[in-house]
Amino acid sequence: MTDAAGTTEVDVVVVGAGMAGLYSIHLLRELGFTAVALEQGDGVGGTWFWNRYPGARCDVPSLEYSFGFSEELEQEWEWSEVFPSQPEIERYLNHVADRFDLRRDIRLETRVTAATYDEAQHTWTVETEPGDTFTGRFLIMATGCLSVPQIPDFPGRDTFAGPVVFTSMWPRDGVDFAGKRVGLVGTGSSGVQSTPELADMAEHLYVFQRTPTYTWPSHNGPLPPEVQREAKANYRELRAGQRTTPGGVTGSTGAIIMQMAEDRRILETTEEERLAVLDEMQWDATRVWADALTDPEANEASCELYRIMVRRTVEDPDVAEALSPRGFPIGCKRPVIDSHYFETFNRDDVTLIDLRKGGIEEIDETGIRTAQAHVDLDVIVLATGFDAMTGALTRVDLRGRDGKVLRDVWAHGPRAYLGLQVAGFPNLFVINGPGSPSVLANMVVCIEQHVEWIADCLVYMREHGYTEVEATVEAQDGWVDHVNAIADTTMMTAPSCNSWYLGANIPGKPRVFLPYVGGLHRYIEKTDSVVAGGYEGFTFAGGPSGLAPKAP
Ligand code: NA7
Repeated sequence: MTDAAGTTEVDVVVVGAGMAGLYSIHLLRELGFTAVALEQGDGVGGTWFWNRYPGARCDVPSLEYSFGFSEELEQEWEWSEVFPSQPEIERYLNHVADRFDLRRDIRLETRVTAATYDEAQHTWTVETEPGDTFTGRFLIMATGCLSVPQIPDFPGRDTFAGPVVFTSMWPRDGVDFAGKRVGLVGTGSSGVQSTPELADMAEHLYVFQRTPTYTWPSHNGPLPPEVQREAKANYRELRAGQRTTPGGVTGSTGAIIMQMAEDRRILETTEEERLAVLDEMQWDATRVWADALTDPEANEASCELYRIMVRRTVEDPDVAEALSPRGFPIGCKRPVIDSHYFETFNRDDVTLIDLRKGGIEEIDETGIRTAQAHVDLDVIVLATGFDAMTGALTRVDLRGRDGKVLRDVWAHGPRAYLGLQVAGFPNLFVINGPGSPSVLANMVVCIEQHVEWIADCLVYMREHGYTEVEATVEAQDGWVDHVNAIADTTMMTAPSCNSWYLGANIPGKPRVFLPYVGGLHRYIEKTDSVVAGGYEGFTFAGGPSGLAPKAP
């Protein structure tokens, strides 16, 4: 409902129309709430709308990286590959938007700039860039964990004569690389995935690498029809199974991302035995060791196996050495999956620029100048990452109780109860917020679990006439301590680890481990037990007006 002043009033304002936003408005609508999703892009799909660079692919098998809330949807959609590509996921999410008639509750090209909580009315007022205002009892930030690009401050970037494109904001109409000298900066997941594709398209590809990456062959391929049939016949079991695993993936659909034989310990093997495992399992042999998860010495032994594989794959010994990760453990950063990444460096038309021998000094009209040399280029591709997990929340001027701004409250690192709510910010929910499994698990399963938990909470409030819900400081402190304590037992917080999980890729960002590493299954046990205990750690209050009752 929009009033004469142009303010639209709904029960729930959802920010974002990626997977989380789409499912939120669908479920809330089903439950009789009014909701609107505000999306800054001019299409739906979130991550899969923006990251349309060549080679973009999900690292979770398609049959598992899909919604489980509709049996009809599960049965009618056909996936073509074991791991889904960006175009296929984007098509799927557009199909979801159409199939459930979601577009009528989505405002595209509407960037949320500010949101303010009204302590008297128990409502949020949301301001947007086109100037439209929305009010809602609840605000759901479905803004994604990797949605705010990290834009390095290279001097002279604007002087470059050719196009400068970001993998995270890839032009819809693509980029013409034919006959071009292309400079790719960044060798995280986006850089690694795009390297072989850019090499195929460009006249010459220069890969600017600051830190070598641990990446593993994806084993992607066409999805065998019998695997798809089998999954469709057993989808309920598969979905239930996902929620009992740490990563939200059963691995039952023909592709296992991570092999982990819990009884296999690298420090208990001889050199010959390790090499025999390497011969047999190739790259996968570098991450099957249970002791490598927690013991730095065991981890370093796995890293050495990894470097042997790099040397076996990359023909030029100097290039192999430059591509070999050293000095930080396997498992500290997000594992990358690739298709022929290392082999690409055997091509004559691909050059690795090792920035550890001299970093980027500036971009000028004709290319990139490093401390080593000037590289003449026609196109620059930046695959330089994201302000992960908190960036999309701190960029909005979110004002809670007493006018406090979330950005300031989180100045020393984010604090949230279960990653769902922040003390001092009543009626604000975050999907996949800091302190939830999120990026460490299958995002679709995490999203469905969060959306359903929030929707259940809203129904509970409606049934009890509550108009305000807020996490307590004590519960939040307890959860944050727990999240940190578990993270400290893993390689992910090793002093040598500088990952976006720790915010280490953003200059000045506090070094805090952002996701919950205890496993999705344990997290679900916790969130379920919070509800069973009468929403332990949350306080509820009544208000001047209740939510509209469910429509008959
Ligand atoms: P990542 O994984 O954060 O990778 C960013 C890459 O960009 C990484 O290699 C960085 O090197 C490099 N980078 C960043 N800033 C610079 C500067 N100033 N100079 C040179 N190189 C730089 O982002 P992705 O988009 O690849 O992947 C993000 C996630 O998306 C991924 O983990 C999956 O979950 C999906 P560094 O390592 O910091 O030395």
